[in-house]
Amino acid sequence: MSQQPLVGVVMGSKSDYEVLSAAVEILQTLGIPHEARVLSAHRTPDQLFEWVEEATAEGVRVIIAGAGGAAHLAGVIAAKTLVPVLAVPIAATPLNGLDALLSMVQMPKGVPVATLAIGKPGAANAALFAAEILALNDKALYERLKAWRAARAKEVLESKLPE
Ligand code: RP5
Repeated sequence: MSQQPLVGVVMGSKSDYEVLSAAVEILQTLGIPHEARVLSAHRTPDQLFEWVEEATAEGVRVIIAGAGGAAHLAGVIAAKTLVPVLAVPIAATPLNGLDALLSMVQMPKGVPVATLAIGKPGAANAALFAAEILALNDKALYERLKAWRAARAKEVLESKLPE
């Protein structure tokens, strides 16, 4: 998107994009300017910190962070900013995302991250949660979000089961 990003989507590895794309799709659907980056807390810590500082200074208001394994990406980002950080645990090891979930959800008191479900449902919900935060001060986005929710309800009500 060419507009100034309001949401930053960060992932620890390119391999995480398969999951985080579910967040990007929702942000696109709702017309929320965003930026997606691959930055790792343990492989590129300096560049991660630089990005957090620049992105938040330039207007990013919510950060979605997805990572697998000993997932510290969200917590490390939260340590560097007061912008809300939404964490998406990714199944990247034989522990199927439980490792990342526990790592993200068990942030010590004082530096919060809001942790969503493991995998694509969590990624999609992170984008919706980001939209809800931004919609508090954006009436047009609030209306788009309301219409999106209503469309999902309509889908359910119009479901046809096999005879
Ligand atoms: C984590 O390790 C990443 O977030 C990813 O989920 C996992 C595996 O990364 P790659 O080895 O595929 O780059 O840091």
